Amino acid sequence: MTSLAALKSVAASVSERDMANAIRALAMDSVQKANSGHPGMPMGMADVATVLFSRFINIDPTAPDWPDRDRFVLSAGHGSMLQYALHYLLGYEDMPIEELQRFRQLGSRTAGHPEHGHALGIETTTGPLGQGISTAVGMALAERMLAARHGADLVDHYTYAIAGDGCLQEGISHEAIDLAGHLKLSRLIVLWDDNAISIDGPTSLSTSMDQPARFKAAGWLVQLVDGHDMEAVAAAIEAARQADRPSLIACRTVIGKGAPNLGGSEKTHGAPLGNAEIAATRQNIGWAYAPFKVPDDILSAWREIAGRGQAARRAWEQRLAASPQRKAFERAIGGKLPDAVFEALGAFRKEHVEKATKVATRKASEMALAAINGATELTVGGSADLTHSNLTITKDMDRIVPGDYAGRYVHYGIREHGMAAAMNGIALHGGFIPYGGTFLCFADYARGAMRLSALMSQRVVYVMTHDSIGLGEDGPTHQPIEHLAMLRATPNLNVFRPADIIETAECWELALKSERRPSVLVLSRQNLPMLRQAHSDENRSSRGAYVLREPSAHRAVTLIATGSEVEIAVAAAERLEREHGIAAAVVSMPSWELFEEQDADYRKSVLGSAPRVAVEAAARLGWDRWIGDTGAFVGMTGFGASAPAPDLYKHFDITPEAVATAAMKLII
Ligand SMILES: Cc1ncc(C[n+]2csc(CCOP(=O)(O)OP(=O)(O)O)c2C)c(N)n1
Ligand SMILES: [Mg+2]
Repeated sequence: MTSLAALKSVAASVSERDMANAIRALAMDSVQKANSGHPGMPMGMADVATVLFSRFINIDPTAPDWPDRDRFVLSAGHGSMLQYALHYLLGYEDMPIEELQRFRQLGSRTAGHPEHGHALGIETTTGPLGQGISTAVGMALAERMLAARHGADLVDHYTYAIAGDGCLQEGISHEAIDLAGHLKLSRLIVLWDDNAISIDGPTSLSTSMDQPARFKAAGWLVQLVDGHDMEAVAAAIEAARQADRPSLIACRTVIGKGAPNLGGSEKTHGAPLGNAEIAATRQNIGWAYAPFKVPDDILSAWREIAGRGQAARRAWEQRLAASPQRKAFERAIGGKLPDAVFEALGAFRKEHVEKATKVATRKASEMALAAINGATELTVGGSADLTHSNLTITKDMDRIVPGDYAGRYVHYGIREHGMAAAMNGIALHGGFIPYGGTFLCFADYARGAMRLSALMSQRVVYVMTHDSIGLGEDGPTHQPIEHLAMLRATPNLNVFRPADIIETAECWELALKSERRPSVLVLSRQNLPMLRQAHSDENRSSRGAYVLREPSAHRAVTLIATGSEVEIAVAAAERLEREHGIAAAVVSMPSWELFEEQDADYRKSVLGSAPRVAVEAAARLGWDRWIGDTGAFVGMTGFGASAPAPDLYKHFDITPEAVATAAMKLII
């Protein structure tokens, strides 16, 4: 063990046990004061976390975003007090003791679960179990990809995640560990809080899973240790760091360790221990200090750890300064797209207005991506096993394969949720802009992680094709109905449903420029005509909606549509004018969110004061906002069916005739 002893940087007078007890005390005191929270997990994992931080992790609280830092993910996010205690002890400037005293209160940095962006050093938002470990997979992948591009001198770090029984029970963990094992993400180390307790009681109530066997089957190195034996934990982490594949360290722990009466019980999972048990715990662990008081020698032992990270950071900065890779590395980490991308998209739009290119918007997306990927290396594509349906791969995109991360296309496998979480991890890690495809209907499967993309303001682009009954024969299992409403209801998410090749390129541009917001590109399987009259330098989709077709006379009706139904609205408008002399304007509305952000005058000029008919081959929910009390909606009222797309549009009465009839009913 001499090498491990050499790694120790703590003052000899303070034991790691004392350092761990500081976490225990802070966790139980904060939860008690808040009268809410989860003391059991931080107390149970205090020893593991202490070893991890005191001997291994390289982070610098004075430079929390230093690119080559190790990443720490608290996947068992309910144990947030573990993270906050660590941050206080390590000396993050935004985590003074007062923040721990305001645990879970409005406006504090110590939110119920760790939230990225809420306090320094929180690498990802956790709490929805399973997300952290799956996001960590993306981080570990991004690390390898960045290292392949810029070398080990600049990129050489680990991703450590603490996961509980809950994280491992969640289905997403299966997707994530399979992907990580397959890709041999050797810099990923998961520490499992193997306490065999969850909320309802012992995990034996609901699982007989042999977790070590499961991880082994997915290609992981698995080690089993007593999570309170610090030397054993350290040896396991050291071995994991040397492994050629991802590692699971099953740390057998006692939940609420230290609490003499409640330790080992689910009662410590999510409730304060109570004053009597806290006093007994202080006695039991020999912690004679007042609530929220950490003695100076123990605090300085913790602060020394930060010193080690700071030294590592400084050495890295010198390597960066001297590196021929410096500019390229800084460009990647900065995430700023070159102007060439937007120039290429501008030229693309001009070309295809002139050619009046008629393609499915999924195809248009592929064509736009060819222009984008040709002009930047930042984008990393992928699909959940639907590459040739989503059309997400472009020429010269090499694949990422196990052990070789120089490529820029990820075969995520049939793992929509895992893909979305991994993309969050890639975006959070920095250096890349991830996009990934699946069918829109399976947004449901990816939903948990998509919600976190939005909550964390990450630039993740979801390419979701086969966006309506227009996909045809695959039938109602594959035909999204309620999905647009669900996505549009999600705060801070761009939902783009472009109508043609031009809007598709515009929406791609908007998605890439949305540095603080994820986007969903909702794309058709079927071909759609180019609808623009003329090229404009202006990105017309940027205002969310615009008048695509002005009527020849004063507007009698406004037809509003998105995506594949804009073509139908245009045909309806022509019919209304030709056959009935009714002047109909057509509004294309590729993005509700961006339209909502426009000023009232612009919105009024687009929507007009005439009666409105909306047409979208999806659920009505939400459309009343745009059509008002007196408007009409042409769309779906139930699930779709299996048939060729043109038959389905007729069957469900989403046709120019139906739209024209609805309009006439409003007018007459
Ligand atoms: C997706 C999801 N489902 C349910 C919950 C509610 N929940 C929070 S913690 C927990 C039990 C977790 O058990 P474990 O990971 O073993 O934590 P421990 O009790 O050991 O601290 C549950 C069900 C959640 N946070 N996320
Ligand atoms: Mg547990």
